[in-house]
Parts: sequence; C-alpha cells; structure tokens
Amino acid sequence: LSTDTYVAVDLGATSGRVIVGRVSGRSVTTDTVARFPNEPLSWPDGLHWNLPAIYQNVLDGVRRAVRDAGDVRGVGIDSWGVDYGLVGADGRLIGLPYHYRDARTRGLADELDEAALYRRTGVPNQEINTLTQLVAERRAGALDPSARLVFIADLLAYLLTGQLGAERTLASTSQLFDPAGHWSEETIDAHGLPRRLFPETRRAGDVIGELRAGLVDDLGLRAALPVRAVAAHDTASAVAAVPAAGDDVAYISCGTWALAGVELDRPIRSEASRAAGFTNELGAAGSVRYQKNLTALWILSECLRTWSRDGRARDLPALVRAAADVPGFTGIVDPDAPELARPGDMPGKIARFCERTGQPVPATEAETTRCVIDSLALAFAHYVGQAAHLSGSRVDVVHLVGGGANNTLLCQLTADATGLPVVAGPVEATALGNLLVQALGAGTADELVAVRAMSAASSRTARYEPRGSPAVETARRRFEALLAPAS
Ligand code: LFR
Repeated sequence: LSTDTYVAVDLGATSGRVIVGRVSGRSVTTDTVARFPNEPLSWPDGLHWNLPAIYQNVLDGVRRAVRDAGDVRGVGIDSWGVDYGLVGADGRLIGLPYHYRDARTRGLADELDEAALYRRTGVPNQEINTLTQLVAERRAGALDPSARLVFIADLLAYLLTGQLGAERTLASTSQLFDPAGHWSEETIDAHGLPRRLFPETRRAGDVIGELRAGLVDDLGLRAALPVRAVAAHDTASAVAAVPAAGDDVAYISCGTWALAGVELDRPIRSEASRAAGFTNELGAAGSVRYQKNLTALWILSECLRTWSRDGRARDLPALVRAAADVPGFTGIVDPDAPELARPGDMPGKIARFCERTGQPVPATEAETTRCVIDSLALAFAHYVGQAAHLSGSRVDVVHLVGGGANNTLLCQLTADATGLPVVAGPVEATALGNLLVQALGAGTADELVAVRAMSAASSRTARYEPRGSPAVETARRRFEALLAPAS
C-alpha cells in the first residue's frame, strides 16, 4: 500500500497546531510539528484575534512540516466557527477579525426573530453567531459594502493561496446558511446585509488552490503544494473522525467548547428543537450535526487564569486529581449560563451562581473544579438525551473526542450521568479528521465510513462503563430544575 503525507493546520480558540499525517489505505500516523498559543488582543475597539501571529505560526509550522516530511500532497486548514475577516474589493484584509467573545454583540441576539431564523437556518440565536456580529457592525456603520466575508480557516487559506471562498461546514455555523446547502438569502436580506458579502461556497475535498508563488520559495518547497478544503469547521473535522463502528452513537467533541449531539441525514427545525437550543450544522460529507453548543473547558481555563494571578501557576491535571477526592454533585452550574461565556473572575461567577440558586458554594479550588466537571457531565447527559429524543435516534454509546478525553474524571462522570458507556478519544480527533478528509479528496481513502475505520485503527481510546447510583439520579434531576425557565 502506498503512503501519502498530508499536513493539518488546526486552529483552536486557545491554541493552534500543525500536524503531519502519513496516511496508508488503512490507518494514519501523526506527528505534531508545531503547537502555539492563540491569544486574543484586547484592542482599543474591542477583542480581536491576533491574525498576523496566527499566520506567522502557521507558516513556521508548515515550513517545519515540509522540511521533516518531504513530499507533501496537501495542506488542510480547520478552525473554530462563526468568526470571520473582511476582505475589501482590492483584496486586502480590512482590520483584524473580531473575537466572538467581544462585547459588541451583548444582548443583541435577543432582538433577532429566533423563530424565523431557526426555520431558515436551523441555528438558534447566540451572541457569538456570525449574524449577530454582522448586525452589530452594520448598526455601527462599520460594514464596508464592497467587502467579502471570509471565515477564519478560509481566511488563512486565502492568505496562502489568494483564493477566496466559504467552506460549507464553516458557513453552517453562521446563522446565515440554510443547512439544505446554500446561503439563506432571505436571512441576508432581512438583516440589511449585502448579498455580495457572502462568497461562493466550497465543499470538503475540493482543492482550494496552490500555495502562492511568493511562499513556495519562502517555505523551501521543491514543487507546488495544494491547499485542500477539509471540513473546515473544527467540530466537523472532529466528528468525521469519531471512531464509531455503528450508527447508534452520540458524540461529544469537548475542548474550549463542547458540542454534544448526533449525526443526522436532515435538519430538525421544530419549535421543540429550537427551544432546546440545538443547532443543525453540516458534517464533512453533507450530514447534519444536530448538537448543542456548550461552554466547556474554557470555564476551567478561566478559573486557572484567575487563580494564577497570585503568581503561582496552577496545573490542570493536578486540580482534576484533587477534584476527584472532594465530594461530588454538591453545587452545580449550567455551563450554558451567559455569564460563564464571558471572560473574568470565573470562580466568583461560579460561586454566585450556586449562591443565587440556593446550593452549597464551592470554597476551595478543588471544589470549584469539581463543580465544573460535575456540571459538564450532567449537561452532557441532558443534551445527549435530548438529541436522541428530539431526533428519534437510538443511542447505545457516547464517543467523547478532543482534549476532554484526557480528563478521566469527566469521562467517568459522563458515563455515570448518561447511563451509557463512554468511549474516550482520540484527543486529536480534529487533526485526524482534517488529514483523513484530505486523503479522501485526494483518493488515498475512499469513503467517509473508511475515514471512521481508519481513525479507529489509528487511535487509542479508553472505555468507561456507567456506575449507576442514586446520587447521580438526584443530581440529574437537580440539573434539569436549573434549566427550567424561572416562573
Ligand atoms: C469549537 C467551535 C464550536 C463553535 C465555537 C465557536 O471549537 O468551533 O463548534 O460553536 O467553537 O466558534
């Protein structure tokens, strides 16, 4: 069997990495050649992404990848969703892309007609949505009418190749796209946005273009290097690499965010689905990722950031070990609470949430960590249950992929709370999905089911069996009560 080499660039909201993958017909071996932090810039006009730093780190990583790997058949780029840069009529980038946590959208999502938007796009109102951000910019008079919108992974591809486009899995995170497969022109028009803002869409597997001439030398390349469209939304890449053998599975892609749901053939745009907050985003091969987006490990990284202000760095694995030794299911929070999606004093916000809802307030760092992990496990159980119920899907096993798969306490508690076995891993599902979808497009792999099998053959997973207990049942009921609308 021949082996082909691909490079995955995976851009997450807190860090990026460049990974070399050697793909044979049956499996893939990976080698991480670069890892870099992605730190937002608090600029005078708001919170932005440091795009020049990201670009530089991507180039350095690709240079190292090409130097180590030699003959590379393609580079694929994936990123978090919703955010974008604006490219002017002259082809130049206008300003720095905003961060989805920037405050300019505060409260704005509540003003939009969610019922109509959900019918058209399958995406509920969220402050982070591309639509909310564009409405804020239009109202501020900041939207150049000749600009084109380019999502983050597509923007890096544009800087590398000069080719502009919108990959469909990313477009499906915007609340401006119909999951049937096209931009929602009614939504665009209804919000006073120019249609020309939205570039042609592209599909995972397409070749975007070759690295522009100026970079070929700079990177020391001997031959042209194609940049390939992957499922450019990081979660879509991760879901493509869920190492599941059958259909009756739910997935949880857990990193900064957690996305919990099931894959479907078609979107669900019912009122019940909207009320439960489910999004219908697209998967690598046109499937629908029917999922709930939740703030996840970011809550813990924000806690660490606050605690470390005393000058003593904290270590997450040590805190998780300490959390395993304190009593569980005391104070719990709703990870989806709006205040937990915003930066700053996270331990204080958690304490106030518990106080306000009449629960024991976590006092120590270990107790706060435990509260977050318990709450995530309960939220996962709730939304996996809802996804199955609302879509009429059967779920026998939960696959937990991404960085959260390293958190053994979270994995075990998720098994306990769902009452289902949890298969944890691969941690680098996103990069695997990126590499394997490139291989699929280039003909090294032949179908998406093969991608799943190759991911399973190439990654280490751990299985957690549920341990039934009355304490978990009570906690589940307490979690549901937290979500019930205040009367
Ligand atoms: C995960 C992710 C989520 C999206 C959030 C913001 O990294 O892409 O799917 O809801 O980031 O874009």
